Amino acid sequence: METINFEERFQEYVHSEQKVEPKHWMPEPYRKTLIRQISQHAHSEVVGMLPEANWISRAPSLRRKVALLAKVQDEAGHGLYLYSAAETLGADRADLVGDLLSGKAKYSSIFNYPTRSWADIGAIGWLVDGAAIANQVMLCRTSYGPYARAMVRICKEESFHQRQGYEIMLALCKGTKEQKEMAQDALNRWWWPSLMMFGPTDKESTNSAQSMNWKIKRKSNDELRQEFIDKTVPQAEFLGLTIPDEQLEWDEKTGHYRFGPIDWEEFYHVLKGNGPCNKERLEARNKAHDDGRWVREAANAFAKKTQERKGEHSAA
Ligand code: FAQ
Repeated sequence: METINFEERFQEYVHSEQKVEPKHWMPEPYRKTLIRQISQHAHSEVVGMLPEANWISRAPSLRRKVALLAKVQDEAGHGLYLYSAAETLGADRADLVGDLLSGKAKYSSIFNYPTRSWADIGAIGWLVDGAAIANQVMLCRTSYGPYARAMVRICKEESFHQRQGYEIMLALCKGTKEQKEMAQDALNRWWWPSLMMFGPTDKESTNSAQSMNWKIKRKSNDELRQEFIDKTVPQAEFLGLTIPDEQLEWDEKTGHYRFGPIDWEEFYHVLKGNGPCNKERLEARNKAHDDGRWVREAANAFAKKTQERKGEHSAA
């Protein structure tokens, strides 16, 4: 009798570019990898609201306030789609959120940096959303169906976010000398942390090889980082700003920019919880969770009551 090798079948299936759906058989490590990546991604969206929310009440005009408010709400929505995608893999949302609140789960290093001026809101939209799009466009083709479909919508919204950020930078760069200096200062502070968003180098990336083989990731961390740099340098030139990297140089032969060394010590320092705002971010999330307890309790009580009423009706 022929024995079926499920792992081999699965591998052939993803390599034939078909999507894996929640009820399909999948190797346990594939499921675990996805829960890890999708939940970290969801946490990043949720924590990612904090640095920008800090500027909603101080936005310089009503138009800027409305756009920023909409952007921050979008990030909350992204977090919710992503937690739902993780639930399709059998994860419990309360456990995932619990791991974020206790500090056990990771979220993107970038959100542990402070937003010191209005120009930081421009820099986040331009660079952080720009880096997020570079990474997430490839995820629209990831092998797990619910994650890929969530990413299509998320990328459309991120693209609006990137433009609103760039437009803020453009206005500042066309403004007074002080405004342009603010924009340059924001670029100086956000450039290197944005490059770190793509994760460690391919050599140091522990998950990449397996994730690429399962077609969860379609491009490596270094490939995506390079794409981002190649796309962003001309945008900085258009703004009249200088990328804070003395070794940045166009390489005619490769058709890519060469860039200076990334401070990986800083990256791992932030990952270990010691970045400038790690403590503050977790405190803010825990406070929001505690403050929202009554809403969860009320929603549960309402759901229970509705269920009981339905039971009474069907018994009558
Ligand atoms: N920060 O082996 P790899 C956004 C961890 S969303 C913290 O390369 P992998 C929208 C990694 O988890 C931004 N941790 O790992 C927005 C792993 O740890 P583990 C988030 C990082 O998974 C904009 C270890 O290092 N985007 O910005 C980071 O194959 C504006 C080894 O790394 C996503 O999550 C980091 N930067 O590749 C919101 C996209 N990099 O779990 C508000 C989906 C790596 O083994 C405002 N995620 N680590 O202990 C991915 O594409 C991948 O997970 C990578 C990492 C590329 C982030």
